[in-house]
Amino acid sequence: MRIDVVSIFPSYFDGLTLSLLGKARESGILDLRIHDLRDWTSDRHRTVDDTPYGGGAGMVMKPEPWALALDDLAAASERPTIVFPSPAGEVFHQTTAREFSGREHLIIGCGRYEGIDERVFEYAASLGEVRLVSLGDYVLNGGEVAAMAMIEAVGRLIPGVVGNPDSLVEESHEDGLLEYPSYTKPSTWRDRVVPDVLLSGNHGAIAAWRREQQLARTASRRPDLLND
Ligand code: 6GU
Repeated sequence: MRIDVVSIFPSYFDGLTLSLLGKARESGILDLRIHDLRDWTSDRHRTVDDTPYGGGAGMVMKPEPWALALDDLAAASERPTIVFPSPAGEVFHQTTAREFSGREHLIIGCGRYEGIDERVFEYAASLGEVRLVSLGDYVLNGGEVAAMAMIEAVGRLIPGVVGNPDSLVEESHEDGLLEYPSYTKPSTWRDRVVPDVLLSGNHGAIAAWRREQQLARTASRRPDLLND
Protein backbone atom coordinates (compact mmCIF):
# COMPACT_ATOMS: atom_id res chain seq x y z
CA MET A 1 0.00 0.00 0.00
CA ARG A 2 1.20 3.50 -0.83
CA ILE A 3 0.42 6.55 1.32
CA ASP A 4 1.55 10.06 0.33
CA VAL A 5 1.28 12.78 2.96
CA VAL A 6 1.46 16.49 2.14
CA SER A 7 2.17 18.89 5.01
CA ILE A 8 4.03 22.09 5.78
CA PHE A 9 5.48 20.29 8.84
CA PRO A 10 6.87 17.04 7.42
CA SER A 11 8.96 16.37 10.54
CA TYR A 12 5.79 15.66 12.53
CA PHE A 13 5.84 12.29 10.78
CA ASP A 14 9.33 11.28 11.95
CA GLY A 15 7.69 9.08 14.59
CA LEU A 16 6.34 6.84 11.86
CA THR A 17 9.84 5.40 11.36
CA LEU A 18 9.44 3.65 14.76
CA SER A 19 8.01 0.32 15.86
CA LEU A 20 5.67 -1.77 13.72
CA LEU A 21 5.02 0.89 11.09
CA GLY A 22 8.74 1.60 10.76
CA LYS A 23 9.35 -2.11 10.18
CA ALA A 24 6.53 -2.27 7.64
CA ARG A 25 8.15 0.58 5.74
CA GLU A 26 11.58 -1.09 5.81
CA SER A 27 10.11 -4.36 4.54
CA GLY A 28 8.22 -2.58 1.75
CA ILE A 29 4.72 -3.59 2.95
CA LEU A 30 3.97 0.10 3.49
CA ASP A 31 5.28 2.70 1.04
CA LEU A 32 4.80 5.87 3.13
CA ARG A 33 6.12 9.10 1.61
CA ILE A 34 6.07 12.44 3.40
CA HIS A 35 6.12 15.62 1.29
CA ASP A 36 6.55 19.32 2.04
CA LEU A 37 3.74 21.37 0.46
CA ARG A 38 6.22 24.23 0.01
CA ASP A 39 8.04 22.15 -2.61
CA TRP A 40 5.09 23.00 -4.90
CA THR A 41 5.44 26.78 -4.45
CA SER A 42 7.49 28.92 -6.79
CA ASP A 43 7.78 32.32 -5.06
CA ARG A 44 10.80 33.36 -3.03
CA HIS A 45 8.97 33.03 0.29
CA ARG A 46 7.40 29.66 -0.55
CA THR A 47 4.00 31.08 0.39
CA VAL A 48 1.19 28.64 1.16
CA ASP A 49 -1.42 30.93 2.75
CA ASP A 50 -3.28 34.18 2.24
CA THR A 51 -6.04 36.26 3.84
CA PRO A 52 -9.65 34.99 3.66
CA TYR A 53 -12.15 36.51 1.20
CA GLY A 54 -15.04 37.93 3.18
CA GLY A 55 -12.78 38.73 6.10
CA GLY A 56 -12.34 36.94 9.39
CA ALA A 57 -9.56 35.75 11.62
CA GLY A 58 -6.57 33.77 10.43
CA MET A 59 -5.25 32.69 7.06
CA VAL A 60 -6.42 30.23 4.41
CA MET A 61 -4.20 27.84 2.45
CA LYS A 62 -3.86 28.92 -1.18
CA PRO A 63 -5.15 26.54 -3.85
CA GLU A 64 -2.23 26.63 -6.31
CA PRO A 65 0.42 24.63 -4.37
CA TRP A 66 -2.22 22.07 -3.37
CA ALA A 67 -3.32 21.54 -6.97
CA LEU A 68 0.26 21.03 -8.17
CA ALA A 69 0.97 18.60 -5.32
CA LEU A 70 -2.20 16.63 -5.98
CA ASP A 71 -1.52 16.54 -9.74
CA ASP A 72 1.93 15.05 -9.13
CA LEU A 73 0.91 12.54 -6.48
CA ALA A 74 -2.38 11.41 -8.03
CA ALA A 75 -0.51 10.53 -11.25
CA ALA A 76 1.08 7.60 -9.38
CA SER A 77 -2.12 5.51 -9.42
CA GLU A 78 -5.45 5.02 -11.17
CA ARG A 79 -7.86 6.88 -8.83
CA PRO A 80 -6.39 7.39 -5.35
CA THR A 81 -8.38 8.05 -2.20
CA ILE A 82 -7.60 11.64 -1.20
CA VAL A 83 -8.07 12.24 2.52
CA PHE A 84 -8.20 15.67 4.10
CA PRO A 85 -8.15 15.54 7.91
CA SER A 86 -10.71 18.12 9.01
CA PRO A 87 -12.81 18.73 12.13
CA ALA A 88 -15.63 19.41 9.64
CA GLY A 89 -15.41 15.92 8.16
CA GLU A 90 -17.10 12.54 8.74
CA VAL A 91 -15.87 10.85 11.93
CA PHE A 92 -13.03 8.35 11.50
CA HIS A 93 -13.97 4.94 12.93
CA GLN A 94 -12.43 1.47 12.91
CA THR A 95 -14.69 0.76 9.92
CA THR A 96 -13.09 3.72 8.11
CA ALA A 97 -9.63 2.38 8.95
CA ARG A 98 -10.65 -1.03 7.53
CA GLU A 99 -12.03 0.57 4.40
CA PHE A 100 -8.87 2.65 3.83
CA SER A 101 -6.58 -0.32 4.54
CA GLY A 102 -8.01 -1.97 1.42
CA ARG A 103 -7.04 0.95 -0.83
CA GLU A 104 -3.99 0.76 -3.06
CA HIS A 105 -3.09 4.46 -2.75
CA LEU A 106 -4.01 7.10 -0.18
CA ILE A 107 -3.04 10.75 -0.41
CA ILE A 108 -3.43 12.68 2.84
CA GLY A 109 -3.49 16.48 2.64
CA CYS A 110 -2.83 18.19 5.97
CA GLY A 111 -4.32 21.66 6.29
CA ARG A 112 -3.20 24.31 8.76
CA TYR A 113 -4.44 27.75 9.71
CA GLU A 114 -8.19 28.22 9.16
CA GLY A 115 -8.21 25.54 6.47
CA ILE A 116 -7.70 25.03 2.75
CA ASP A 117 -9.44 27.01 -0.02
CA GLU A 118 -12.69 25.08 -0.64
CA ARG A 119 -12.02 24.78 -4.38
CA VAL A 120 -9.14 22.40 -3.65
CA PHE A 121 -11.63 19.75 -2.47
CA GLU A 122 -13.67 20.13 -5.66
CA TYR A 123 -10.53 19.91 -7.78
CA ALA A 124 -9.27 16.87 -5.87
CA ALA A 125 -12.55 15.08 -6.69
CA SER A 126 -11.51 15.16 -10.37
CA LEU A 127 -8.39 13.14 -9.44
CA GLY A 128 -9.75 10.61 -6.96
CA GLU A 129 -12.26 9.87 -4.21
CA VAL A 130 -12.19 12.75 -1.73
CA ARG A 131 -12.86 12.13 1.97
CA LEU A 132 -12.88 14.80 4.68
CA VAL A 133 -12.28 12.92 7.91
CA SER A 134 -12.31 14.05 11.56
CA LEU A 135 -10.92 12.29 14.62
CA GLY A 136 -13.76 13.55 16.80
CA ASP A 137 -15.46 16.59 18.20
CA TYR A 138 -12.54 18.73 19.30
CA VAL A 139 -10.11 21.00 17.48
CA LEU A 140 -6.44 20.41 16.69
CA ASN A 141 -4.10 23.02 15.22
CA GLY A 142 -3.79 21.20 11.91
CA GLY A 143 -4.23 17.88 10.17
CA GLU A 144 -0.83 16.38 11.04
CA VAL A 145 -1.65 14.71 14.36
CA ALA A 146 -4.94 13.43 12.94
CA ALA A 147 -3.14 12.10 9.85
CA MET A 148 -0.65 10.23 12.06
CA ALA A 149 -3.48 8.62 14.02
CA MET A 150 -5.20 7.57 10.80
CA ILE A 151 -1.97 6.21 9.27
CA GLU A 152 -1.33 4.10 12.36
CA ALA A 153 -4.93 2.82 12.51
CA VAL A 154 -4.89 1.98 8.77
CA GLY A 155 -1.29 0.75 8.60
CA ARG A 156 -1.69 -1.85 11.36
CA LEU A 157 -4.54 -3.46 9.38
CA ILE A 158 -2.34 -4.12 6.35
CA PRO A 159 -1.59 -7.87 6.33
CA GLY A 160 1.87 -8.53 7.78
CA VAL A 161 2.21 -5.27 9.75
CA VAL A 162 1.00 -6.72 13.07
CA GLY A 163 2.91 -9.96 13.62
CA ASN A 164 0.10 -12.02 15.17
CA PRO A 165 -3.15 -11.35 13.26
CA ASP A 166 -5.14 -12.82 16.20
CA SER A 167 -4.33 -9.67 18.16
CA LEU A 168 -6.36 -7.65 15.64
CA VAL A 169 -9.52 -9.66 16.31
CA GLU A 170 -10.07 -9.25 20.05
CA GLU A 171 -9.51 -5.51 20.40
CA SER A 172 -11.81 -2.62 21.14
CA HIS A 173 -14.16 -1.61 18.30
CA GLU A 174 -13.49 -4.62 16.06
CA ASP A 175 -16.72 -6.26 17.26
CA GLY A 176 -18.47 -3.01 18.17
CA LEU A 177 -17.66 -3.39 21.89
CA LEU A 178 -14.83 -2.24 24.13
CA GLU A 179 -12.07 -4.73 24.84
CA TYR A 180 -12.17 -7.01 27.91
CA PRO A 181 -9.66 -6.34 30.76
CA SER A 182 -6.23 -8.03 30.64
CA TYR A 183 -3.97 -9.26 33.45
CA THR A 184 -0.51 -10.79 33.69
CA LYS A 185 1.73 -12.13 36.47
CA PRO A 186 1.93 -11.85 39.43
CA SER A 187 -1.52 -13.23 40.32
CA THR A 188 -1.51 -11.10 43.50
CA TRP A 189 0.01 -7.62 43.32
CA ARG A 190 -0.27 -5.00 46.08
CA ASP A 191 -3.20 -6.97 47.56
CA ARG A 192 -5.06 -6.98 44.26
CA VAL A 193 -5.92 -10.36 42.76
CA VAL A 194 -6.51 -11.52 39.21
CA PRO A 195 -10.13 -12.73 38.73
CA ASP A 196 -10.28 -16.46 39.63
CA VAL A 197 -11.88 -17.48 36.34
CA LEU A 198 -8.75 -16.47 34.42
CA LEU A 199 -6.68 -18.94 36.48
CA SER A 200 -9.25 -21.74 36.12
CA GLY A 201 -8.13 -23.14 32.79
CA ASN A 202 -11.83 -23.35 31.80
CA HIS A 203 -11.78 -21.81 28.33
CA GLY A 204 -15.57 -21.69 27.97
CA ALA A 205 -15.94 -19.90 31.30
CA ILE A 206 -13.13 -17.49 30.40
CA ALA A 207 -14.74 -16.61 27.06
CA ALA A 208 -18.12 -16.05 28.76
CA TRP A 209 -16.55 -13.86 31.48
CA ARG A 210 -14.69 -11.77 28.89
CA ARG A 211 -17.89 -11.24 26.91
CA GLU A 212 -19.73 -10.11 30.07
CA GLN A 213 -16.90 -7.70 30.84
CA GLN A 214 -17.02 -6.29 27.31
CA LEU A 215 -20.76 -5.68 27.59
CA ALA A 216 -20.53 -4.20 31.10
CA ARG A 217 -17.76 -1.73 30.35
CA THR A 218 -19.30 -0.74 27.03
CA ALA A 219 -22.64 -0.07 28.78
CA SER A 220 -20.89 1.98 31.44
CA ARG A 221 -18.29 3.91 29.40
CA ARG A 222 -19.73 4.01 25.89
CA PRO A 223 -23.50 3.41 25.98
CA ASP A 224 -23.69 5.11 22.57
CA LEU A 225 -22.02 2.02 21.04
CA LEU A 226 -24.87 -0.23 22.19
CA ASN A 227 -27.70 1.91 20.89
CA ASP A 228 -26.77 2.02 17.19
CL1 6GU B 1 -8.90 15.69 11.33
N1 6GU B 1 -8.24 18.11 12.10
C1 6GU B 1 -8.23 19.11 12.99
N2 6GU B 1 -7.59 20.25 12.68
N3 6GU B 1 -8.81 19.05 14.17
C2 6GU B 1 -9.42 17.91 14.45
C3 6GU B 1 -9.48 16.82 13.59
C4 6GU B 1 -8.86 16.96 12.40
N4 6GU B 1 -10.16 15.83 14.16
C5 6GU B 1 -10.52 16.29 15.34
N5 6GU B 1 -10.09 17.54 15.52
